[in-house]
Amino acid sequence: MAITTQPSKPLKIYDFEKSGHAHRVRLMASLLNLPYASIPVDLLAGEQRTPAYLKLNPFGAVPVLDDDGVIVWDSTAILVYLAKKYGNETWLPEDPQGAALVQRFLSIASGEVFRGPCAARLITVFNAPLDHETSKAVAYKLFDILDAHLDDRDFLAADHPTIADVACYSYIAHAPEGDVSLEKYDHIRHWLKRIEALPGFIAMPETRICLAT
Ligand SMILES: N[C@@H](CCC(=O)N[C@@H](CS)C(=O)NCC(=O)O)C(=O)O
Repeated sequence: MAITTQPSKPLKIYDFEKSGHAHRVRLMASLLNLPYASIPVDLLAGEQRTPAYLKLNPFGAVPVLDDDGVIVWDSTAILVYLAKKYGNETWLPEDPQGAALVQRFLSIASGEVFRGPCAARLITVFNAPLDHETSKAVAYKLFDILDAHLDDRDFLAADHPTIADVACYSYIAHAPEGDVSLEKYDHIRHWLKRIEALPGFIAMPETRICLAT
């Protein structure tokens, strides 16, 4: 997976260490061997709602990418940007069917992954006022489908890793922190290991600490 270009200056990633959305972006930058500086945004102190931060992302969320003045927000949009600008076609295929397969999993990352394992972890780690049983049900339905999907393939959207895998990895790997078990999902666990074996892989720190009330 050769790199076509490198940024003229290190990328800036507005970041929160325990956010899986932010981890996706750090992971992609690292897999592409791109230099980046992580700029911590203290979500627990409300820094994401300051006027200065809202100028970067009007939704007041991490991650935001600043590539020498080019501002991109939304984690899956940032993955598309990085793949197109600094990756090669293997990370985001150009052909209609290949692109559609990747897009399907970017949508799943922003949909079922967000409402399932991500929401369950928001409840157990950050005391988010969401319904745990509902998020666990979404997570297990998603995992039933993904496990069957991965029965005869190594990666989600192609025969090699794409941004689909990067987008879905972080919250699925950390699902147990939200009390969602991966135990019966052998194919998913093997897929996670394959991502973790990629050159440049970086992990998201594990946590079970309740940080907010
Ligand atoms: N669709 C956005 C969602 C990002 C998101 O939800 N970020 C959370 C952290 S995991 C956040 O910054 N929340 C701030 C808040 O809720 O005030 C993306 O993919 O980047």
